[in-house]
Amino acid sequence: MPTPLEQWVEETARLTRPKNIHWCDGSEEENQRLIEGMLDDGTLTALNQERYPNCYLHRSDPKDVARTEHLTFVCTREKEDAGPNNNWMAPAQAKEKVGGLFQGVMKDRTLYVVPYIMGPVTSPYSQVGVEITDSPYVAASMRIMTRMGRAALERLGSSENYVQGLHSLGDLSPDRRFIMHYPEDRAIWSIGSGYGGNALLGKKCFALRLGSYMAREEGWLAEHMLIIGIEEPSGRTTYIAAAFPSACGKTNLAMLIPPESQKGYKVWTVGDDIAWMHPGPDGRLWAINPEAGFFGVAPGTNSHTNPNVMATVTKNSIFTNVALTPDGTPYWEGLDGGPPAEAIDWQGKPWTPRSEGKAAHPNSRFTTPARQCPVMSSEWESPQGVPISAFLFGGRRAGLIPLVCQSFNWQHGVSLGTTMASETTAAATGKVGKIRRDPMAMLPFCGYNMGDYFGHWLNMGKKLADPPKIFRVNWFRTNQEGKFLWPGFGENLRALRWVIARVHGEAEARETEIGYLPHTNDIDTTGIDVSPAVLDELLSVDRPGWVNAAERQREFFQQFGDRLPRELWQENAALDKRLQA
Ligand code: OXD
Ligand code: MN
Repeated sequence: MPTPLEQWVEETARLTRPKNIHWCDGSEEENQRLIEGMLDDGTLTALNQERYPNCYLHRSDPKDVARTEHLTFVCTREKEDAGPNNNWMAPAQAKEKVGGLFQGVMKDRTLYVVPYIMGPVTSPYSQVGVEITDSPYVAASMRIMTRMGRAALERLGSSENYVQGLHSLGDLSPDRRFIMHYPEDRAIWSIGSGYGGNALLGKKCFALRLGSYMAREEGWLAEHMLIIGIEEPSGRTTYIAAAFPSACGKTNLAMLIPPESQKGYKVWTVGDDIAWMHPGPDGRLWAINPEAGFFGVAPGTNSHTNPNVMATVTKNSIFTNVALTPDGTPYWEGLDGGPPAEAIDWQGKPWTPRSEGKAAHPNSRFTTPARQCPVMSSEWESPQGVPISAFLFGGRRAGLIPLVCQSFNWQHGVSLGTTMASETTAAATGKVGKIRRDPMAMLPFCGYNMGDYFGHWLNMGKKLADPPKIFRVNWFRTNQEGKFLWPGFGENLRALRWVIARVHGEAEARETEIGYLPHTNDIDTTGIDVSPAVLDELLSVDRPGWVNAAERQREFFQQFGDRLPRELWQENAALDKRLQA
């Protein structure tokens, strides 16, 4: 009797007509064979194997370099269930339209069956997915980003309890590109793109879009959050989960190195992009990182902004759309040492510092194993996860949002998350630098109606005896000349120290219209170039700005109609009232 998985593989092969079928076991030999095949056909270029052992460069199609949100759909039976935050197509229509594109698409290609686990192998919170793909780049990348191969098949056994992901490169044309989610069937269909966020189906598609849907049904949270443990000189470690939109520095914050002046502090990485969090028997929220690797943004990464990730990517990593130096090493804008005299750019063309375009694509990436990171927490694969004491909601905002601010309570904290906005980045196609609303940094990733999602957040707070405290942060405030007011990076620990002290009831705060703010002397500025006046500005409440923001919140909330929880209208009215007082 074939297992449900074997049956699905057979069915898919009948639809897509591959030349071969290969079941991935995740072994080193298999990986080397995949890589050799890709070196032979030009999908990969070997980097300098002495300096970057087992590292490779992949150049994607130039029109396939970021997530394509306008081609991403949530296909629930009822349109309302996908909500105004998602593109929607009826499941039957989606299956007909996209099913047509899958017909015979793997002719002359190998069909890879990629079984994987999201989460530590033995965690009760982990889940199995299987991706069928015709891209060996996807198979090799899934081996870095997830627990891929035999362990997943063993965990699945003959069960049908897995997320089905069908992926094909198709012809890579954006005209025939679709990323379809069927949350009611726990299935994903993606065609026409090899880009990580569209093609490595365990990440955004499963761990966030389907994950968020499952989390609501089952009473947990799947969030676009990094997870860190901050160890103080006393030895106490406090775990924090933080939501920032794509390309706003989550990977850097996840691996923060305390500056010289912050002696005795250590930051331990649990995850850099996604958190799955379940209520524990102690009434706290426990988080696992469902991923096994980092899919980080290369430009701007260097030994000042993130020395730990620089150490991580020196072996067993795949770089995508970075430039190549004559020494066979990767280069991107902002890398230590400045630009090389000459290089090959991300599209494979000769480049010099005088060339017009960038050497690396602004959304060029690395895929690298988490276990290689020098500051991985000893708890990062703990089956029960780590207990979260604080949530941070952040974003890239030149004005308005203070350096750090604590919510009055859970409900107010949820409202701070729902009213997040940030400047757009190169992680998705479209204009860069435009302010857009991005509640909980989940706008592109919430697999159902966000009105219901906000309601789920409010409910979770009611269920937890000891919920995380909620904070809003902003490292990106600028002055009139556009210069950053706060040094950022490692120095962000100074703001996090206040967060930790608040969590443990060890710091004062002043109550303002927008929440609890630190007194200026609660933030240690010794040794950094932040004057008392600048710190004042970073911790001030821009009243007219907030009156306007409250108005913008109402416009935003309106679109969710009666799916928007009334508690959020109450919070909006209360903010208005405090500002008018
Ligand atoms: C990512 C993203 O790749 O958020 O993590 O786009
Ligand atoms: Mn992300």
